[in-house]
Amino acid sequence: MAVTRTFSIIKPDATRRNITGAVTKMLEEAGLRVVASKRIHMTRDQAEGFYAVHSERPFYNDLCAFMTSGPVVVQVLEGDNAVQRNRDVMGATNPADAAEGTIRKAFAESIEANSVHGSDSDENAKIEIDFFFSQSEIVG
Ligand code: IDP
Ligand code: MG
Repeated sequence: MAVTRTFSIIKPDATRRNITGAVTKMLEEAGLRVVASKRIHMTRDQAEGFYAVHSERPFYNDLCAFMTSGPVVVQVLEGDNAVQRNRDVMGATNPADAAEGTIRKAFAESIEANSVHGSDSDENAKIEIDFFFSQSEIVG
């Protein structure tokens, strides 16, 4: 299987509880390698741009407010079939539906404050990586 990259965010509910290491450990144990990482406080413009695909959804405003409510850790992850591998370890969007052994089952507080973001396709992974990282910040 091909080694690919995906984009991850450890969300404000996780930075607030000081569990960025615990989340990253689960990513690493799932076979993903952190090849770029930085802690940032997203601006409203960044959050709105990043989640523009959801702009018509009823939760969009609340989501942008949540994502700017505290620091996040943005990461580039590398591994075999990275997008799907990351989605598998993240678990379902709603923690009530998330399988045992997933990050959201272990840590998510709610369907909104669900601890992690992960790209949903190779195409979006590239767009999302480029949104937050320059090539020189990614060291594989
Ligand atoms: P995903 O993060 O599992 O890919 P998406 O449908 O892409 O889920 O939604 C993006 C983010 O928007 C979710 O991770 C969650 O934080 C938030 N979200 C999704 N659905 C709802 C909802 O019904 N209510 C509140 N927030 C939601
Ligand atoms: Mg999504």
